[in-house]
Amino acid sequence: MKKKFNKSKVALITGVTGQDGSYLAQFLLDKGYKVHGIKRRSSSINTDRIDSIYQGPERIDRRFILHYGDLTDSSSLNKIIGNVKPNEIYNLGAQSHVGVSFEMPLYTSDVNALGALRILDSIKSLNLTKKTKFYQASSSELYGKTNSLMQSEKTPFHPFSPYAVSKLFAHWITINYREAYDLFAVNGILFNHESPQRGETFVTRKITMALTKIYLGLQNILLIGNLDSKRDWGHAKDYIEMQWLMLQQKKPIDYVIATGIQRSVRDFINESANLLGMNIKWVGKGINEKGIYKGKTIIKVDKRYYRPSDVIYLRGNSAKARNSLGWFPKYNFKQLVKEMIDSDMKKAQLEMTLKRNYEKN
Ligand code: NAP
Ligand code: F7E
Repeated sequence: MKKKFNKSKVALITGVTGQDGSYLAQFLLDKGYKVHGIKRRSSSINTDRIDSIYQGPERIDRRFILHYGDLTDSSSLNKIIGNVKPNEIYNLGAQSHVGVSFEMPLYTSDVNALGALRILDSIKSLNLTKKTKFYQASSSELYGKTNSLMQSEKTPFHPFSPYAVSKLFAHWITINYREAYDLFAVNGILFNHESPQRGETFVTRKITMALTKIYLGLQNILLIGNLDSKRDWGHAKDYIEMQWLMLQQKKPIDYVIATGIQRSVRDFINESANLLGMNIKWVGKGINEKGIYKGKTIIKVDKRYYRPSDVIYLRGNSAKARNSLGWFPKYNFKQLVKEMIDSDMKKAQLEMTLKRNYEKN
């Protein structure tokens, strides 16, 4: 049955091909929005996460429309925003990898910091400040080298990477446009959130992909960085709902979104391994630490994955969002890890079948 199409709501998502963008696009379509997404040009296909939407009825109904654009390119942004005149813009596009930001600090700043400003300024120049609401994907990385045991909206920021510094600019320029031009613009300070759609080089996905492949004999070893780093990991599906909710409020207010529960990278590996029935024995310390399974080293610390300055402790206090917006995460840590392991196991099994068929022929 066709869903009712709410003609009055038009959303524009930057980063629509990413983890959050793909979930948010489906979420908004389910709410009856018309959704425009910005994708950047790449030589290989980068739309895997949204192909199922793009090939579905939403595209035929013209409810899901993609535009080529780039956060480094004001002209593309002005043209798209001017044509679409959205009610809501979700700025999720970013060079979002903290480790990579040390290798590409200028590019990261251009996309993340100036990209947010380019959109805000486009809204202002096009006289859309009364029509268009703006959501900025702010980050717990702003707390960085924190002394606080639980970080809330009141905790001072100490960004600890070029990524975090670029996001700090985006955070404050969003507040500045809100205060200077009365724009409905908010920051969602989101703690780490993961899913089967998580990028493959973030630590959680790297772990679930590697362990499922090791289990099936498709990979021998997982090389990893700082095992003691601690994060507050939630599920992306719970978090994208909040991005939308923040734009439905009477007043533009910034919120922290987090589970309040903290685990280490080692905990994430142990939970994943337990689900696979693999009992890992840890030996050694620091750079010499190893994970042994059935007498074989299957996990090894590799200092190539260490960062020049690493955020080692994050745990969010989202009491304000819980009290004002009535938000509680639906997924817990175990459910999150299980969903990721199950999904990567299916992919690994498919890879194994293809490999066997290839070897037979
Ligand atoms: P992601 O999977 O890495 O997606 C990033 C998106 O940005 C992709 O669609 C990517 O396009 C696009 N992009 C990159 N450079 C671009 C450019 N120059 N112009 C236009 N688009 C560009 O990130 P995510 O996990 O969904 O996170 C969404 C946002 O929330 C990001 O801004 C991230 O920094 C922020 N954030 C994430 C978390 C988290 O735990 N996931 C927590 C706090 C904040 P391609 O597909 O072509 O690469
Ligand atoms: O690292 C450590 C690493 O890359 C988590 C982004 O979405 O969340 C994400 O940033 C921790 C770090 O995520 C490896 O040193 C160990 O301490 O998965 P990550 P992140 O840096 O927390 C925030 C909230 C964002 O805003 C970002 O956009 O794990 N770690 N070994 C490793 N990390 C990676 N990537 N790879 C390793 O092998």
